[in-house]
Amino acid sequence: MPADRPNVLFIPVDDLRPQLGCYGRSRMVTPNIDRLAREGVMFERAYCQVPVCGATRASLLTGIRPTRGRFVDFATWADEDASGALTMPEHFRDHGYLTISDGKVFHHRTDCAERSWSEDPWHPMPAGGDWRNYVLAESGAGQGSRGAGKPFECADVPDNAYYDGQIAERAIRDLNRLAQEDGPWFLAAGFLKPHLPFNAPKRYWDLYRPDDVNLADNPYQPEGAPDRAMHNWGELRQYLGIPADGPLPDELARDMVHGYYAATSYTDAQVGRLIDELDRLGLAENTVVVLWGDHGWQLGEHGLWCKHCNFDTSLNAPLVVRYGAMGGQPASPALVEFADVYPTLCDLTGLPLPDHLEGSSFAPLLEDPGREWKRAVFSRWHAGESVRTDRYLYTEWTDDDGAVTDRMLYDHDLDAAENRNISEQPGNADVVAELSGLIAAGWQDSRPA
Ligand SMILES: [Ca+2]
Repeated sequence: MPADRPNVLFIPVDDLRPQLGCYGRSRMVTPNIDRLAREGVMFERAYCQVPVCGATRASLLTGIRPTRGRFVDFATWADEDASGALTMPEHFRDHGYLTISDGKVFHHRTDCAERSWSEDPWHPMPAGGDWRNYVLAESGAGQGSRGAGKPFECADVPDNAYYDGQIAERAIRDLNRLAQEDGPWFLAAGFLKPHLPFNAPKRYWDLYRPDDVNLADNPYQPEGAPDRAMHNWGELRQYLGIPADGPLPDELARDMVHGYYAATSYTDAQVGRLIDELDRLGLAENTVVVLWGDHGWQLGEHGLWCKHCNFDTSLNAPLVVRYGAMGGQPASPALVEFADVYPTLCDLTGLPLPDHLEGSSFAPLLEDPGREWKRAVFSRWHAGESVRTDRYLYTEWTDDDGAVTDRMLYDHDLDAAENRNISEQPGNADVVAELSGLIAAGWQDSRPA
C-alpha cells in the first residue's frame, strides 16, 4: 500500500450556515474559515441531502441518499438505516489509515463506531453530562422543557470552558501524535457550535456591535407557499424565555442573531487553532482538509428558526476543501451535494470507489472551479423533495401513493430570498414539469457529463 497517500482532516461544524466572510456576507467574523477558503476551494452552492443533524451526517458518512423512510430525522442511526453500508472512515481504515473521531462526527457517537474508528471516538461531554454545555448557573440548565435552559449564554471564560475549545485541544494533541505515524491518517474533529444553545465566551460576543446585528427582512411565509413548507421551530421553543407560539419579540430575535454570530466566531477560532497546528507541523502539503456545515439555518427568514424545511436557507451549507498548496483558487459556483464528499475523498487519496456510493467526485472542480458540472442536486425533508438547478429551487410533496399534493418554486435569478412561490403561475407549467421530471429521473440523470 503506498505510504504517501494524503491524510484527511475532516471538520464537520454543527448548524453552520454559509453566512461567513468568505461567502461575501461580511457581518460574521470568521477569519480562519475565510483563510481556509482562500487557500482552497470554497463551494458557494453545496447542498445537504437532509436539513437535520442525524440524517445529514448519516447520509454523508455512508455516501447514500435519503428516501421517504431512510435518513429522516435527528435520531437517525446510520448503522440501522444504511443496512451496514461501508462508512467513509471504515473504508479509509480498511486501506491502512489510522482513523480518529474527536467531538461530534456521527450524530450518535457510538453509531458505526467499532468498524469506523481505529480508537474509541472521543467526546468532551462526561457520561451523563448535558450536551448543552452551560457554564453559568443563571442560564437555568434543566429548567426549560426537555432539559434546556436559555437559548444562549455569554460568559467571561476561556475558550476551553466550553466543549469546542476542548475538542480543538484534543484534536491538536492527536495531530501531534499522528505526525509521528508512518502511515496515513483520517482525523475527524467535529465542532458543536453554532448549534443551539448559542453558548460562547464573552470575547466572541464582543466582536459585534448592535449595528452589526440585523434581523431578517423577510420574516413571513412566502407569498403563495403551501402551509406545509412552514413549521413551528419546535427545537427552539423548548428553551427558556422563548414564547410557546408566535414570533420572537425583536429584542430577543436580535439576541438570538448576536448569539449565533458569537457562537460561529468562537468555532471559527477553534478551526483556526487546528489548521494553524496542521500547518506548523508541516502537514499541510500532504493533507486534504474538508470543512462542512451539516446543513443551513434559518435566522428568522420566513419567520422560521432552526432548520427542518425545504428553503434554500436550510439546504445550502458551507463546504471548503483545501488540498496541499493548491492556493488561491476562486470560489466554485458549481452545484455539489454532500453525497459527493465520500467519493471525492476517495478520489483525492487514490482509494477505490465502493459500489454503493450515490454521489460523484468533485475533485475536477478543485483544479477548475468554474467548469461545467451537475445539472441539479437533490435534498429531502420528510415527504418534501427538492431539486436545485442553476436558476431554480423546486420542491414537491407527495402522498403515500406518490401523487404530488403541494409544490413550490423559486426563481433565484429574480427572487434569491425566496419570497414568492411561482409554482402555480400558469406561465410556469413547463418549468414545473421539467423540474418535477428531474426529481422523477433521480440523481443518476443529473450527474456531470
Ligand atoms: Ca446540525
